Amino acid sequence: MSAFSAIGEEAELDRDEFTPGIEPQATWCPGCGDFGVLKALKQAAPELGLTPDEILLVTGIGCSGKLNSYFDSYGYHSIHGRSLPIARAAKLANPGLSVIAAGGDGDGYGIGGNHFMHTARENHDMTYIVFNNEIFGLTKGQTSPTSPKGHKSKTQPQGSAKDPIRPLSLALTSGASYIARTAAVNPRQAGNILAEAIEHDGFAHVDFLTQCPTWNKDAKQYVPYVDVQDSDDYDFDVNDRGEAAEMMQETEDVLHEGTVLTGRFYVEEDRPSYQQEKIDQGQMPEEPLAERYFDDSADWQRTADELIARHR
Ligand SMILES: Cc1ncc(C[n+]2csc(CCOP(=O)(O)OP(=O)(O)O)c2C)c(N)n1
Ligand code: SF4
Ligand SMILES: [Mg+2]
Repeated sequence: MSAFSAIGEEAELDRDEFTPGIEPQATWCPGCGDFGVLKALKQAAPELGLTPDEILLVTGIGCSGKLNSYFDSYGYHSIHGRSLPIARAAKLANPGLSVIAAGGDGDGYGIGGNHFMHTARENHDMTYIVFNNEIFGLTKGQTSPTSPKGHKSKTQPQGSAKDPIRPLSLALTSGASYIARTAAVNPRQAGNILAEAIEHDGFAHVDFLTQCPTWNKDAKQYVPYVDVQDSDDYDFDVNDRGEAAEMMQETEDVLHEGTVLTGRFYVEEDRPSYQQEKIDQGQMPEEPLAERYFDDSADWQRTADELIARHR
């Protein structure tokens, strides 16, 4: 179903075209891993048969936040660390949309960490792509929550004294129902993982390793990665929480020692999303709120002017 059809308009759009009509010149640096995310998303969306009007892409602030300038869909370039609450509200109002939130490691694991934890816990039905370049890129290379211990930057010239956050383990303990890691150096795997994440019913977290050749020249994202599903060295059940936790622990231990493990780490199929729980409890109508908003006969229908007046 087209998202437009929920409010009474049909749009005829080219299924394979996710490049904006007037393509802006990408301002990412040459060799930036962010291009890999864009490429993977442009592979995943048409593969799923989605059209631009069926997707909402909400971004945070950072180099990563520029993603929706280069991907044609509904877009909301929001505030640093605040993409998730906006994405949640949009999904609750219009469940017909495929909602994707995206932002950097500073955005999602630092300032927005609390939103990350609780959106995962509540299992909101969306995909969350975290561009993990292990630094603050846009603001010129400061230490981020994923920078390895000892990493030298302008803010930590003697080297960071902090252990990095463990994004996969954090997502698991918080309650995400799909957790994967991929890398910009492997756009094919990344495209497949994004397609799965978008299809997943519930909160899908993708930690996307994106190299920043400008400010993080020693990042390990350049080294050859291993796909844990393809390798004979790793044997674990992605549907088993305990086995997934152990696999994540190992993955996060070896990341800065030169072994980059990628793939699917946890998949929980049968857990209802937050919205489904609310519908089942009779606390939320099945009819999309967005549709009711544009329905002249709905009791509570308000005009945009009334809404703005209420918030003045
Ligand atoms: C509330 C707020 N605090 C701080 C900033 C400044 N700021 C902009 S981007 C950024 C960090 C970006 O790092 P990251 O989220 O990792 O994204 P990247 O640029 O690496 O993709 C910061 C601190 C801001 N824009 N808003
Ligand atoms: S500063 Fe780094 S993250 Fe930002 S566009 Fe350049 S290479 Fe990419
Ligand atoms: Mg970053």
